Amino acid sequence: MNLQKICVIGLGYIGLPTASTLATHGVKVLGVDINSNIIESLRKGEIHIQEPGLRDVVTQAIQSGNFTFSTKPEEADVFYIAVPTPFLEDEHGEYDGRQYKLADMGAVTSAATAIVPYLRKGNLVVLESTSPPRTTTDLLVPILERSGLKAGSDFFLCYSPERVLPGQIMRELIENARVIGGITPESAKAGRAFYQIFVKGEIIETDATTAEMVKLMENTTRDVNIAIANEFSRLAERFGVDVWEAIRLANLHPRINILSPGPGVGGHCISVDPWFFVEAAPELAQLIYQARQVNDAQPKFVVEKVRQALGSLQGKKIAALGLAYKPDVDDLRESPATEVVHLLQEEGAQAKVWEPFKPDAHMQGINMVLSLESALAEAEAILLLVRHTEFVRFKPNDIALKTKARIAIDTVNAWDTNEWQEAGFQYHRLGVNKLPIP
Ligand code: SAJ
Repeated sequence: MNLQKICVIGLGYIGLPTASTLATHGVKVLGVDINSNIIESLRKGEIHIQEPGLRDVVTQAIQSGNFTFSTKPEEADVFYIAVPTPFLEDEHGEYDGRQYKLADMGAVTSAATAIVPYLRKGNLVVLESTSPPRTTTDLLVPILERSGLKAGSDFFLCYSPERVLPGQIMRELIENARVIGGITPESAKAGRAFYQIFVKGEIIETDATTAEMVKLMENTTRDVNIAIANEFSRLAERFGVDVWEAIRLANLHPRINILSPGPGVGGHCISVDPWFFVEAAPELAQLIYQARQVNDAQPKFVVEKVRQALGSLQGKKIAALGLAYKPDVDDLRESPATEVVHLLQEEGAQAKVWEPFKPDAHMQGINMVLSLESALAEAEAILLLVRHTEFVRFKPNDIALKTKARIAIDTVNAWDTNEWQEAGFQYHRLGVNKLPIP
């Protein structure tokens, strides 16, 4: 099979790293994106995505002469699609009185449609966008067969999920194991030949729908596991138990691994992908739906915790620490911390937010300050929302000098109760509510 020229459609946080990595492995790559600003800036060697190591690989790829850009596909040996699959904004599904989110497959549909005029016998088409089960067979095949060619016999078609961790993409792209799902065994083999250009990890062939389901199962399992941890935090408070201690003890069991409760589940994978199962089979995905409800409601639980600690929220000044969707990243999208701050403000509190990884971000309706000191200065309470390493290292005695607040609320189990109490703080932790013994 010919693998000389690859057309990568969608130059986002998966497409651009993959395209540039391919181009540094000796094949010609045409990077395609409908956003002409992205194409123009890439032609000047500028990148629009923050990812460690990406800039160097893109520069190297461009200098090799193997990496070019366009807003439209061209004839190629392989068409590789990595476009977003967000939710529809104004539409939702409903089953048995429950509303669920619907995937917007518009970008996948457009990308596949754009390929049709250039598709030739012997080509390979690969989809990497996270998609509802059966997207490859039920959505892509009919579109691509408008070319007059038959999927599986005239051209090969695969689905392969990406599993890279933001911050580690350039390394994981090469080292991680890959699952390649073909619509026929020959398609899976063609997919293997393609990924072998740059992947060093194990490559496992399967069918397309299994590969789609594998990705959704991975992220859904994580969501459900975090939901049970969050539910345990609520139950522990009801029964006067420290959930963190209880989890530590339960995890001594060799076959138990409970994850950590927190202010909710954010990011653009774990809180999104389970909905693809709910959409595809709402009558079957009951537990998955409930887990989404539990995790989406966790910011509200945190706000109630803050209300209890402060007596009321009206007019209260709160220093909120952290806004990223998880520790030690600068990504604020889909962050539960943002939701907590919005809810606090709706209840009349005034939050000043310090996010050391993105101090000058502009988030609508959120008052971000440029230093820890200015968040703390007038505060009546300190609310920790993200377990950034630098927050974990706080010395409560130092913090006490910067603020008149004497209430600290920790939603991520970062701090030591005794240290904060000795420094004069009333200390509250999510999932802990020591009740008196009657
Ligand atoms: N979280 C908890 N408790 C936990 C673990 C996480 O509340 O015990 C929260 C985090 O704070 C965050 C959310 O869950 O808000 C998601 O965090 P995450 O680290 O589970 O996932 P992502 O979205 O950063 O990246 C994941 C990666 N998967 C895992 O770490 C298992 C990555 O490998 C996937 O490729 C990526 O999703 C993806 O693109 O699907």
